[in-house]
Order: sequence, then C-alpha cells, then structure tokens
Amino acid sequence: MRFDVLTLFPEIFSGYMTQSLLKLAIERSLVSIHLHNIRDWSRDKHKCVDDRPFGGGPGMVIKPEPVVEAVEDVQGRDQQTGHVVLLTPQGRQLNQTLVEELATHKRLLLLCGRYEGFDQRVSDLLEPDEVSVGDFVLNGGEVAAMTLIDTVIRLVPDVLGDENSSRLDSFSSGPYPENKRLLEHAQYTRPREFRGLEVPEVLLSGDHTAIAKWREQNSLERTRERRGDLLEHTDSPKQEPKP
Ligand code: 6GU
Repeated sequence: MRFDVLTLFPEIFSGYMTQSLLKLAIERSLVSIHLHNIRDWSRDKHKCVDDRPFGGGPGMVIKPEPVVEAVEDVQGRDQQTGHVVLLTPQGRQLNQTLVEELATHKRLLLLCGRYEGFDQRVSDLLEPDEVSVGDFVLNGGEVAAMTLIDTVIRLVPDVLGDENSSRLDSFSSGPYPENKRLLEHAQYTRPREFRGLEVPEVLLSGDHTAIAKWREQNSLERTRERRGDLLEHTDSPKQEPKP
C-alpha cells in the first residue's frame, strides 16, 4: 500500500516512519510513504503558501494554487492515482469501519492542513474524502494523518506478525457479527499475584473453551460499562420481532 502525504511539515513524520512496525513494513515493501512539501509548489519567491482570509478574521488560510498543483503533479507521476483524503475536523469521523474502507485502496493521498485550513476551492476542485479523527481541534492534519496511516497499515496483509492480533483487537469485528464492535477483554501476564491482586483463576486453567467464554463475557461487560453506545449500533434487533 502506498501513501503520498502532502504537508507543510514533512519533518513531523520522520520519527514515526523510523518506528519499528512501520519501518519493518517499509523495509519489506508492504507499505511505502512518500512525503511532499506543499511549499515546493509555491510560485512565490518567498515560498509563501498562505494568506489572510477574505472577510477578515484571525489566522491564515492556505492558498489553493500550490495545493491543487501539488496534488495534480503527484497524481500525474504514476498510472495508478491515489484516493485523495483531506484531514480536517469537518470530515467524517474516523472509526474502524472507515479504516477498513480506506484500507481497500492501493494508494492514498493524504492532504494535511494547517492554520485556519485550506481555501475552500481546494475541496471544491479536488472533491477529496474529508476525514476527521475526532471532535477536538489539532494544530494541523499531520498527527491525524499519522493516526490514519497507523490504523490502515495494520490491515495491510502481512504487516502484523500474527494475523490474529488485529482481528481480536478492540473495535475489530473479530469473532463477533458484522458491525458489532466490542472493546477488548482484560489481559494479564506474570506474576500471578501483584500487590494482592490476582489473575482470574480461569485464565490459569488451561481450559480454552472456558477462557474464550470468560474473555467474551469480559469484553461485553466492559463495552456495556464504558461504551454502551457501541452496543446500540448493531444490526441485530434489540427486541425479538413479535410472531
Ligand atoms: Cl483531521 N485536523 C485538525 N486540524 N484537527 C482535527 C482533525 C483533523 N481531526 C480532529 N481534529
């Protein structure tokens, strides 16, 4: 899977890209990340890419020309173009279902905004898939882009060592019916007892059926307690239909 990232701050990605899982995936050619500095498409002699908003107000707006031209250039370099994603708090909110959808693309082109955002005509012309990572304000789209990359690459075949570790995670559909997303069950490792707190007996029993049952129960309980909203969005009817 290939990512092209258009940003004013490509350096932000360097630590993340040299981190183990992603680094390994890049080395194994399962994932590639190409960084592009939007400033390189500035026509201005001072490499200026932003300007004051028409109508007044605080902050600066990123000009449309360098962004649209950068996207067109990067898209034009290869036969296969990328699905264009614009990271913005105004987009549809990222969740595991959207991550799965994004992971179906062979190539994604991520546009990271800064300041007060891009000139509206960037969206009008490119019609990107606008994605937000949550209802809060980040200083820019870079951290959101890394979040998106991090969640998507987990679904690229062979990126994770153990196939199962992604399937059983919180929010993955896992062994549960489609769309029914549960939080992951509690995990324990040695020692068996720590400061008076003991590991649940069943996990030490070696009885795999009992363990699976305990884990499923624990998942459900936790989800009900912490994220009841997740249980409301299931396809299964809340009540048995009357005969
Ligand atoms: Cl994608 N960008 C910014 N700047 N803030 C956000 C966001 C994105 N998602 C949530 N908040």
